[in-house]
Amino acid sequence: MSQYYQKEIETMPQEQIRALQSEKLVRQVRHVYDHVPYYRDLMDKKGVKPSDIHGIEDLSKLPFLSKSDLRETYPYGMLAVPLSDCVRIHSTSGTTGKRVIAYYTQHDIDLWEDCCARAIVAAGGTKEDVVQVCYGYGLFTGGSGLHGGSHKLGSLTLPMSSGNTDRQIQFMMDLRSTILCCTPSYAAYLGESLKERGYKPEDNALRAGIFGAEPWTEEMRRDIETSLGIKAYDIYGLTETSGPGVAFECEEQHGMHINEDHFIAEIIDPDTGEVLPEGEKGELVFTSLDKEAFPLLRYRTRDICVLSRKPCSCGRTHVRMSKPMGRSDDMMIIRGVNVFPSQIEAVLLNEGYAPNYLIEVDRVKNTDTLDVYVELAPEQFSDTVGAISAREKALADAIKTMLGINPKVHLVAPRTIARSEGKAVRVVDKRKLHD
Ligand code: DLL
Repeated sequence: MSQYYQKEIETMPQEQIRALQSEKLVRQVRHVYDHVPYYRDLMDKKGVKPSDIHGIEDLSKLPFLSKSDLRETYPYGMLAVPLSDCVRIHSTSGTTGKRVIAYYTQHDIDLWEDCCARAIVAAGGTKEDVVQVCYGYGLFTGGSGLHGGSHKLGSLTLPMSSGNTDRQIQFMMDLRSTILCCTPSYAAYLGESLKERGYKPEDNALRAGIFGAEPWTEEMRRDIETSLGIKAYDIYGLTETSGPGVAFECEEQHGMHINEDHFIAEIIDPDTGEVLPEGEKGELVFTSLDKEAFPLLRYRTRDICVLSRKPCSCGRTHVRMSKPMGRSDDMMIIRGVNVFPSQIEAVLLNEGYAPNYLIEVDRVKNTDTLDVYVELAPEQFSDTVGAISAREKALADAIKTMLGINPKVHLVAPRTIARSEGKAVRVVDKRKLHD
């Protein structure tokens, strides 16, 4: 039997959701137009007024926002309420440019935490659970978001933050944590660390994990589920739309339900901006319907995925998004071929390697090169040199079959590739350094 945190909303018939979204959209467009001069200018340039927006059928009349708009308006330009009404900020990591700062009123925090509570309940969580939150706390939204959701549910919340793996394991074992929240790469590392310390999967009390903030494959899911002895759930979100909990998996695990009472999701062609029909792959765009302080309309996430409105047997009616394959800007073009790191990850795990790898792309004499460094498990490391090069060749062939281009595979000693406590860095594109 499915459990819900806010059953009436989560199982609301789709027509009713549409009506609710329409009503909220009209109000939100007016709010933004009146309080965010930057977006008002964009609307004026497009010749659209709040009075032109009568419901979601008019959504495509509105201009898009992208990360560059948020950078341009840094730090206060997108704020739609007086600063004195805000109670918190969070911020992106700023690895690809200036940081984006997101602002929250108390109302915004409440709704965000509700979304995270929905995600925890969908993963089977109740107030009886011991929720170990090892997403980073601080400017990153992961820690605070899941922490807030767990509090709303009344679960015992362990605010561990990321890192200090010895302490994570000690608390996990001594306090009998039942739900683990962290990035999938850190979950894999915790699984590996438990094994190294002699624990078997059944020794811990964990039942479920809520993992997100970075792309991860089904192969990675199976690896984590086996090493920790849990069921692993996906959770999605981004700082610009409040943080984790925009979408989450239910027990069916056929995509993540998007909290449609708070967000309208669209899929567009990333090149033309054209809205694509349900089922087509494209860039995910969000309009936040309830956020007061930082209410982005038609925000382009750069995440590539597919939406599905097929009924879900969990009873939730909200649209589902597929796992994002990675951001459109994570996609590498290597010798003219589109390559996502997740494709390489899927091959490695299928071939029996652990998810410890690094992809290096370079350009030598005008030709792109693809080097994949993969760690051997300790028992594989004792193989002869001949056996290792045979393994390298087999893995290179498997990657070639998947991508259509030849990589150079380097099998390296156990523990030589850095582990991640937050979002893993899997790709080094040296071409960017030369260009
Ligand atoms: O990563 C928020 C979050 C925290 C989500 C904890 C889930 C759990 P940002 O740092 O702003 O926010 O990064 C957002 O991360 O646009 C996606 O590209 C990626 N991402 C987030 N969740 C997933 C996921 C947080 N489940 C960016 N699968 C997004 C794949 C994800 N990619």
